Amino acid sequence: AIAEQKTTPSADFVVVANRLPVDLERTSEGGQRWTASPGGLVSALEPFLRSRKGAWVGWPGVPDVDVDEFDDDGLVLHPVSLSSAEVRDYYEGFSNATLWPLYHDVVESPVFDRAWWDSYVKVNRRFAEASAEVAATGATVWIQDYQLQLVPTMLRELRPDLRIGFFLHIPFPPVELFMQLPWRAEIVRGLIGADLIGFHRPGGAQNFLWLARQLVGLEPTRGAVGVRSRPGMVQVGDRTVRVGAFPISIDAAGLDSLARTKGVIERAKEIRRDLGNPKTVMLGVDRLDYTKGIDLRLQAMHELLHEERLRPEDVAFVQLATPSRERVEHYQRMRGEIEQMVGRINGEFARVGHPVVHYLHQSVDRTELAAFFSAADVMVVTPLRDGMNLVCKEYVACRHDLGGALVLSEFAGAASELTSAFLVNPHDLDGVKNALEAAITLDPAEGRRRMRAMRRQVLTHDVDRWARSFLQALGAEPVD
Ligand code: GDG
Repeated sequence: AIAEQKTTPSADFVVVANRLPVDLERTSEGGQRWTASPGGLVSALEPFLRSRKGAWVGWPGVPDVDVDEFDDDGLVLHPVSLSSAEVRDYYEGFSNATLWPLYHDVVESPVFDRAWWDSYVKVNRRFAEASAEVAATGATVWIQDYQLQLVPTMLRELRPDLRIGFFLHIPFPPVELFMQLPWRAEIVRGLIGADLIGFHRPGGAQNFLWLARQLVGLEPTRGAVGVRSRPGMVQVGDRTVRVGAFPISIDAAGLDSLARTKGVIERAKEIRRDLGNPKTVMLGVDRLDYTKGIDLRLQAMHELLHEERLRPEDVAFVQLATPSRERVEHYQRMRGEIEQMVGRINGEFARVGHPVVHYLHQSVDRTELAAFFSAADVMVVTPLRDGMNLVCKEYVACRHDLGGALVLSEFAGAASELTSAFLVNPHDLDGVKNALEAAITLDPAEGRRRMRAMRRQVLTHDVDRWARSFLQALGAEPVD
């Protein structure tokens, strides 16, 4: 395959992800332009990418376009094209209607479709070939997430000289659930081509090691995997594959400074004013996804209002639900249900000009988001399962005033770091209601104590530390 390469492989550090860090957009005049889609991953890896000869391999976000590799301010962007059928089968199908629900504790039923699997294999091979094309001899390649689990082994076969890392951003499921997958052994074999396989939590690493033994007949180490240290190990021929836990985080210092700017502070006041200066502003910020438990927090609110434990005039609940995966059927159904619940709560408890739930199916910019975080007395994060959840860490990073309270699901990866939150089992509706009530009536001194503890954790364990600890374990970065 490398015989066909179009460009000279030249990058010393390559990130491979489903999406490029920029999106191609079609303009209304029929042209196209690139827009930045800066996420945590981009800002975390930027220093590494820019200080070396870095490249990013990914899909530009629009089907059926062929774009040449280009240079974006010293970073090589290498687009991988997908046809409309591949977007349907590999992306919306296998990635988002098979793997996503399967890896999130089957909270929706995963669909097992053989044509989707075939497309997943084919597209993974294309990503592997593209990566082989751009990586220089001996380069480090870091593959991201569940859409690309076959790339490590495919790439190793093409380029045994490379140092290959893989990180999974979503939970790695309990083995009993993973075993449902008709292509379970293929996935494990696909990942094992990496030198380091990273998960958010030690449990995910341990599940993977068990499967490597059961499904592929390998003999992994049996000791407990630690956070950032003591990875598990498994011998594959003459290679030692490491399997570890690396909890991801955010650009905490950046968000902390943003939240201290006059613009954000003023805007936060304005938001509270626009909401009618209620006693308590509550906030949810999520991609509109069935794993996030938006429905059950609305249900909890509804019951609290109904039981008169909460007075409608005292509270405004803002739910910011960013549009997501709108062509996948699970998502269409869930959106309808959530919007119906918002309508029901406001129908019963709003007064003219004063809705109780303010539902925004929109995305806002980072500054506006920081203002929402700063304005909220109670942040409600109740996923049924979440690999990490960055939103709760962002809320904490914005609260330099030590104000606010966090209600957080035990089933988010972040729960093991943010132990001073009001932790809830999202399946226990009474428990969620009690936690919301406790957060609403929190004594300010106690609230400051909790927030200070959470800020210490988030500000010291930021995304830069995450990237460095992963790359050090991969041997791609000197240990400090
Ligand atoms: C996956 C895993 C894991 C949301 N709405 C707006 C907006 N956002 C930003 C948030 C946050 C990000 O999107 C969402 O990250 P999460 O971690 O909460 O959730 P997923 O998208 O499901 O991410 C997750 C993560 O990968 C990283 O490994 O933590 O568990 O599921 O940064 O702030 N940002 C802006 N406007 C919005 O309207 N600007």
